[in-house]
Amino acid sequence: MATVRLDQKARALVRAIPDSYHSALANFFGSGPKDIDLARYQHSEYKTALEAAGIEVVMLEADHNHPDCLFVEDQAVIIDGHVLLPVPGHPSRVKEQPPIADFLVSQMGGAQICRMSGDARMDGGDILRLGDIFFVGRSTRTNDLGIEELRDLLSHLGHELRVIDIPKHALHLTSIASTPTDSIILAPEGYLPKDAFGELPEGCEVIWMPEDETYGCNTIGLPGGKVLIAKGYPTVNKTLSELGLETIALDFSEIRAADGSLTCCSLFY
Ligand code: CIR
Repeated sequence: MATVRLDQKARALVRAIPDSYHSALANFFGSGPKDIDLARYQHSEYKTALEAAGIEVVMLEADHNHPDCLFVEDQAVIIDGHVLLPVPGHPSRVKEQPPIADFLVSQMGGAQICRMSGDARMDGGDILRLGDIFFVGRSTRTNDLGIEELRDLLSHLGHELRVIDIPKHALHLTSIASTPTDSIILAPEGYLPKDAFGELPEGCEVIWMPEDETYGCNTIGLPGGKVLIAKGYPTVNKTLSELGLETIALDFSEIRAADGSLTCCSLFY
């Protein structure tokens, strides 16, 4: 998940892969998962990698009626201990949310919980945080009404929001960009204009990756200079390593097959 700073990453929620995973939505990176056992193995390696980096991870049970339920990032937006429960942008994913919301309410005592309503739509995967600046993708999943609800929460918290139009050939903002540290945005050539993120604070930069490493631009920065990356993206690996980060590469092929990236599979709370 991409809405917390590095120092806010201590506990993460993940959700098990359902028996129905072969029916997950797949229109961008993938053409549909084929091997659920392999997907489960890759998902367990992901959980192990988070734990090895010192994160306390809780795994929610799968919901076999919802093939996309492992992609918990889309179901809640957690910012500085506040939770926005969006109305997910794809109708088939709306009912994944209640157990995730119940879990967060039970764990985050005193958190302010806001629920999106009406025609507002948003997937958490459209939100990216760089320090105290937030970016939101206007996409097939996230509409202007959803963006205004997010803006209300962020202005209450004193944070800035910048809107980025997501091209039709991408699912979410986090499908094509991530913040491996609190001062770097990684994004691929060929999707966004070079000024898409606007002027950044001193010391922050966008690092552009080759278009054929688009999937690799989704990373998870972790405390202690570690960063989870997808296996098979050499420029991403080299770039982050040269910045002094310790990259941990995970084979995510069967998650990618359902358009899922590393950040999609966890919520830091
Ligand atoms: C979907 O289309 O909703 C899922 N198959 C993939 C969701 C990926 N989530 C994300 O990028 N945050």
